[in-house]
Amino acid sequence: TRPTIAVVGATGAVGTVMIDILNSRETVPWGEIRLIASARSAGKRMTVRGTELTVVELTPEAFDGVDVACFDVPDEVSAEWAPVAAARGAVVVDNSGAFRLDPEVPLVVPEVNAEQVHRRPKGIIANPNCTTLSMMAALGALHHEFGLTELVVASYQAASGAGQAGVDRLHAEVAAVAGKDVGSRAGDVAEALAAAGLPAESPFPAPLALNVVPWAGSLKEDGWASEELKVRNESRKILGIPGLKVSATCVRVPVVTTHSLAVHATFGRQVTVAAAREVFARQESVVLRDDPERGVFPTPAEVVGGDPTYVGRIRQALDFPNTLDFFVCGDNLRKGAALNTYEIAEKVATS
Ligand code: 11C
Repeated sequence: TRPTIAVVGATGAVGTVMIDILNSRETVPWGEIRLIASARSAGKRMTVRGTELTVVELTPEAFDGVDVACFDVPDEVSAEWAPVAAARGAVVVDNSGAFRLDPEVPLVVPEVNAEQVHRRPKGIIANPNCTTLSMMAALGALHHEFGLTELVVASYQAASGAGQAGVDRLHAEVAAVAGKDVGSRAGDVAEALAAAGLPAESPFPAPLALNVVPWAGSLKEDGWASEELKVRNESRKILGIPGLKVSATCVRVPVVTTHSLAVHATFGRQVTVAAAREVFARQESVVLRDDPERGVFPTPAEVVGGDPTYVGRIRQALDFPNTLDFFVCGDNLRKGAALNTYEIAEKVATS
């Protein structure tokens, strides 16, 4: 019999993309597809691969007979329920931050460390943070060839990384400033938002419309944002380089979906732009958009909704040996979240 997959958090922002992915695959290895969500969403009907399914409530019994359970829920929900699902016999693929740094939980990007799906003593496999993931297919391929030693990145993160509330806020802010002569003096944008009746409370600590906000996540020690530490810790674990030197600055930009990163990566072996291009050309999930003479480079608006990681602006750093600078874009809800989770689930089911 074919395995059963459950999507936990099926009605949320990432869960909905997971269902899109299930619907758009030509073939899937699954027999039953089960949709699970909180009591609030239970009973809702959703069509998956031509069949109307009823969302069932998150209870221990909901996992009976489930082979692979993909969790697209907040950290605290995963922390409580992933072990329950695992105890009932399901392999959990968890998209939250609850287990990513647990040494007994592999943190998997199939292009980089697919073999680790089998090393899962807790029955849980973690899916990385969307900012880390958006560059990992590209970076992993380069690391494999040239041996990464240092990584400096700045992110340009989309509002949907902060969930539906982030998207709603950005849309409301854009509507509030549209067609008005704002943004040319201090306080201008904030005044326009207040004048339009937007609440001061926002998922972002400053106006996002006509602005950039150098902050993502919560405050950690010494002024670091949680998102910046996730990039550091998760990159080290995925690439298997515990001492990798990493420095990240995470910035929110007024883009709805698709995270971008400016990457400055130093390698142990000699690297050239031509050699990097060859490596990227061999990596199926990386698409090169790199012809600046013709204005060709990746932008979030161009690549949103797609599965690959898009790479461009590849340059040899002028003053740093064995170092490349490049720009990557990846849909934070697809490869950054639902797609990578789904790819892990398929790997578990088919290997
Ligand atoms: C953001 N990357 O863009 C975050 C959201 O660890 O899964 C995802 C947080 C996480 O705000």
